[in-house]
Amino acid sequence: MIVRKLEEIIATEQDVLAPNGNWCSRRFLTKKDGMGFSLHDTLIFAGTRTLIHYKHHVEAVYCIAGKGQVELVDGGRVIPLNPGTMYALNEHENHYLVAETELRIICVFNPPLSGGEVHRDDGSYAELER
Ligand code: 9YT
Repeated sequence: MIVRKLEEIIATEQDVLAPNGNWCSRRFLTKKDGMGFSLHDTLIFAGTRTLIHYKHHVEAVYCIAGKGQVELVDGGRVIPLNPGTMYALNEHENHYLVAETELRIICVFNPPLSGGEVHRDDGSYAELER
């Protein structure tokens, strides 16, 4: 059994800050844990707009605090985000994540992240070797 606490992750290698300063991701479970997914407690900072396009992963996102929206690039659909809303990028949707106030979101990735990933210019994370 694996038991971890947020306070043990903050300010370690498992606490990843986006190079553009838009978010930080506290990575509770990563590939090395062997669960088949990774699990993150992520803060998206207020007033930010982030292009995200996970070409090599699917991601589920559960919002537990804050206010914002997801804007799909194709078709322009806008999904309001607030506590209690979950969205799943099951079709690798290209989108902007907009934080009106600071968003706290719980994120699950399949395949799991190795731990240090940050977005590339196209909004994706690199594909891991299996
Ligand atoms: C919703 C989303 O993908 N935000 C960017 C950070 C990502 N969730 C992560 O690596 O925790």
